[in-house]
Amino acid sequence: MTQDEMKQAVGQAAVERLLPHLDADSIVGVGTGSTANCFIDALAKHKLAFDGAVASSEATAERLKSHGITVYDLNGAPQLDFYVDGADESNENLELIKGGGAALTREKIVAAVAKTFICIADESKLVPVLGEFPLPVEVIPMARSHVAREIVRLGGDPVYREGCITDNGNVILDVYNMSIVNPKQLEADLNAIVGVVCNGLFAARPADVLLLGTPQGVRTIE
Ligand code: ABF
Repeated sequence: MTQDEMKQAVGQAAVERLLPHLDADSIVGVGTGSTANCFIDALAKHKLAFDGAVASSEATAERLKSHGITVYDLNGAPQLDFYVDGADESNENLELIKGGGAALTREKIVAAVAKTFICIADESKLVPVLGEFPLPVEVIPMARSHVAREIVRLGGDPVYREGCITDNGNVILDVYNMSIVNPKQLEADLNAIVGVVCNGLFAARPADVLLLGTPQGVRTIE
């Protein structure tokens, strides 16, 4: 199985997991990235089984609309039973690094609202310790240098992501060389830096289920 086939398999598995719970009033939270796109394409085949979706990025909103799926503002969605999204890394506790696609803030907001967060990923994303993938931090532009200095004090090497403006009009610092043995603590420490909007650690609110694509099939961790 290629990596793309594993992404398609977990996208399809997520749809199958959702379907028995969907009805005409259901609104589904939908993430961003190539694995989430596989989910969107599989979900679109069942678009009459639910009401619509909340998107974690402008790109995802466009893809949903292109399939004829209604996209709601999160503030107008009374209840969100499921959020389905990819990740850049997951550990066995389903604590995640996300934000490689720069959509981390909206992803974290939708994940916070959803009752169940289903993460979908190919097996390359499962790691023993988070941090090999550089940790994205969304920052208010005028605070960029201040936040970078504070991150150095925490032991990381921040690198400004050139040419990247988030959907919220902010910039991204990618933090290298951190072996993240206590994700919850680091998530809180980064959030405490003035000028940080959000960081890509999903540890205070980890995923509830990880559907992992492997050459042998989809493995479920929950
Ligand atoms: C989003 O997309 C992210 O938070 C993560 O950065 C990325 C994963 O992308 P892909 O599925 O393309 O590997 O879910």
